[in-house]
Amino acid sequence: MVHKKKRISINSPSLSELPPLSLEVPDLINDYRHYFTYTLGQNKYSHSVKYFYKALALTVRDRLMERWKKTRYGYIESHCKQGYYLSLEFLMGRALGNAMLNIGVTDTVEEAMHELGIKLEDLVEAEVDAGLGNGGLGRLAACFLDSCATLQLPVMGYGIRYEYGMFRQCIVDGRQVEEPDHWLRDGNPWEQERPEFTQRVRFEGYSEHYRTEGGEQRVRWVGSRDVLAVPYDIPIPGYRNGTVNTLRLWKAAATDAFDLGEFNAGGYAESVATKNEAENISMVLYPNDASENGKVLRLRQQYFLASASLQDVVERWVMVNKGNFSDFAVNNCFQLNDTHPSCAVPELMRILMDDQGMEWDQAWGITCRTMAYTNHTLLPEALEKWPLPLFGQLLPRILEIILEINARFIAEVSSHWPGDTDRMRRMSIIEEGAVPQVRMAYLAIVGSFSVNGVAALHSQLLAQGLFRDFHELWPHKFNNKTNGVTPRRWIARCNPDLSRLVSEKIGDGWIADLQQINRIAGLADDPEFRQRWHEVKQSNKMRLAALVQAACNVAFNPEALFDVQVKRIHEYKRQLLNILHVIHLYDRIKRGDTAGWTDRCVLIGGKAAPGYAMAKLIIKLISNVAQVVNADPAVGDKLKVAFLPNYSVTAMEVICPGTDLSEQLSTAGKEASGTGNMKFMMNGAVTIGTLDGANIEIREEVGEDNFFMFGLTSEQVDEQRWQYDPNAIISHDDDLQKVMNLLRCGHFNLFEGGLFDPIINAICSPYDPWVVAADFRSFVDAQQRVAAAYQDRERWTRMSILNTACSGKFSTDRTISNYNEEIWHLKPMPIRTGE
Ligand code: 26W
Repeated sequence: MVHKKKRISINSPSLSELPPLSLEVPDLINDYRHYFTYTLGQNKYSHSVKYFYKALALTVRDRLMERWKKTRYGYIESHCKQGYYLSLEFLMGRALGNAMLNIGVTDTVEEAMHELGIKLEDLVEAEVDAGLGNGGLGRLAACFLDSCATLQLPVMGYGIRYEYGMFRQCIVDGRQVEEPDHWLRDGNPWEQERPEFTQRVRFEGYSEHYRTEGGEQRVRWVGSRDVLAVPYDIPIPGYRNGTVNTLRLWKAAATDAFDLGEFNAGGYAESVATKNEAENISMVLYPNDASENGKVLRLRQQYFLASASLQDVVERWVMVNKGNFSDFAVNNCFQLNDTHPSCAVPELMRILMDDQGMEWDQAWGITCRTMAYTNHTLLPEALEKWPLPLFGQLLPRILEIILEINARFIAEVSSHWPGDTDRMRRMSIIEEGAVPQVRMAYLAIVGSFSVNGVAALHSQLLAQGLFRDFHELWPHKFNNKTNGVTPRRWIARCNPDLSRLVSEKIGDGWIADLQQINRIAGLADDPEFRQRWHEVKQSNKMRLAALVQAACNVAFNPEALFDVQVKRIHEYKRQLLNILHVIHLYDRIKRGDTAGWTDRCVLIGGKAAPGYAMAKLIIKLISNVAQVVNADPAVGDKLKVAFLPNYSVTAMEVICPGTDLSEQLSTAGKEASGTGNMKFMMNGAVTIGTLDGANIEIREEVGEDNFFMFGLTSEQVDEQRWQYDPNAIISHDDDLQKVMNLLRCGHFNLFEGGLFDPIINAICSPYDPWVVAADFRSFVDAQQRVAAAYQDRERWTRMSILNTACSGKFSTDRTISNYNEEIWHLKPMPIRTGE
């Protein structure tokens, strides 16, 4: 398993320096045939599209290899500073179309496949998503990698190679049913196993203090149960620039010694069981967003990632720099994607002290000059904490280091605020209580030189609220980095018709410099351009309608307003407010209140955490309302409702180009940023949204006339909390009353009595944290303005064009440039191409 020892060296230039492979049609065809026939063993009787896909994936992958090698050696040989993005999640989606786009072979490959009688699109569609993430945080990591490669920044991603990604969601009788996502079943042509870089990660055992022969005090971690981390590398091509960066994903494997002891003692079955226990670590992605329930396996995953990745970086450093660490901190930077990998702080301390023999102060100087932490949530329940006893059992040496970090930190707090024991208790990394807890966010803040939020409002609220004490102590650490999305996948790849139209008018420079797309703003009043824009949108709506027909068996009419909300199902995101509006529209139709009506197709999609009962009930409510509305002949084309099962990256690639109205309804102050909102905007959808997260910045960019704002501000939400009286709101609002009556009388659950009582009670509770009732009126009024605007096609198309035109800020190229200029300070590394 570990091939570290035996080495031979290759001096043959013909092996180490190969010319780049041809991108011409005949060569693509030749290589494709080779893979199909010789590597995959297929012939003229083959029918499975999987093999056709795989042969093409291997053909395209070959074209990345030379560039990949050049990039890697370029970084090592130039001794440049490198960045590492540590994340438990990378929601990559499909790779083939993206790779072809970025190396610029889509058209030639299409031609080559055409000559073989194959439709390229069919092969692209055969790829399964790499769904190694829950939602926004995981997809952000994927977009970041694309932008780092495009900006030619030496950044490597580190994550876990989960055997099972995000569960597949089926809807049975209107309810969510989870199915395992065995995405690796047919192999993954994009990964390359690198057993020679395997690392060993320790768990359990205890620490032993000892003296070296030279008399120095040292600690070693002994009696541990070890797990191997085997890396699998995935190429990350930049956009037409020769750079190919690396995403390194770790798979857990048992050590030989791990099961041998038991095996020798005669326990064959037990030995295999132990092996499973080791391999369980990378078995499955935890499907919870926003709350964690203290599972040991999750902490194992977190430490496994942090430890394997840091050992990997340090091993490379020691090899290249012969063990000299004086430049380590100026040449390395670790960005922590939320607190999930924050064990990296004590783990780097451990490696530097226990493995490299450094003193505390020197190790700490390095650690807190190389770590940077990004926060992604304001919900207090989403802040990770681990019971101290559990932590100490699993990671005794790491806890020991955390306690020392905390002791020194508390001394600093005490000297800054002498006698303020309240503050010391508040800020301690260890929360007191019946069972003390390790507060991972505080650990990350104390160990990092930079702490950032992901949108302006979010960063401001962090400094004033959740992390207030820390902001007072270290204001210089805090900063904002507004999120973005990559325009390669989220316009160029997913919306080819729009891309062609835009490029025809302003050239294709916008793909690598999205600010340029603002030049189409000047065409917003050009009738010919508007007409063509409208036609593109209509054709994308037909594509989306076909998806809805196939997945939900609901007929969406492309002439209607396509009103879409897709994201994780969570109370704070308020899918509930959306469905209350749908019920209100239904009620109006039934009452005959339809003067000047705008036909509407409402699409809602997203996964609920398997243990989140309320979120699952909201899915059931949406399904039931859809059933009643769609089956009512009196409603007809005026209103259609569908719940789209199994929302994913690939689904979004069809959804956002075909959307007219983007629903961003979170309770103000709760959504850190949102990134779906940006994908919709780029593709010419108009937003209806609260003043929350990045919505605020979207509205600023596009102008208030081109954005439908509604709802309380985050300050108003906080202020009225104490006098919140939803029942009074309901009784003073006829429309809301009618909606609540329909719910209460069981109109949507005729044969499922009482089913939606928890939802009714939540809306009516004065303690409803999401204040759904408070924003109902303002939401319905804003929707009325939307409906009116949509009737004026010229006006709507103009708004749509301006949304795309003003989306330049929301490219991750801008986000990553900000990270680089203000946190990482990496030098772009051009790669020599084409000799
Ligand atoms: C179970 C551990 C856990 C805890 C929190 C897993 C996942 C989370 C997050 C809340 C995940 C997440 O996706 N957060 C989102 O991050 C996006 C990228 O910054 C933001 O745009 C979203 O507003 C935020 O909800």
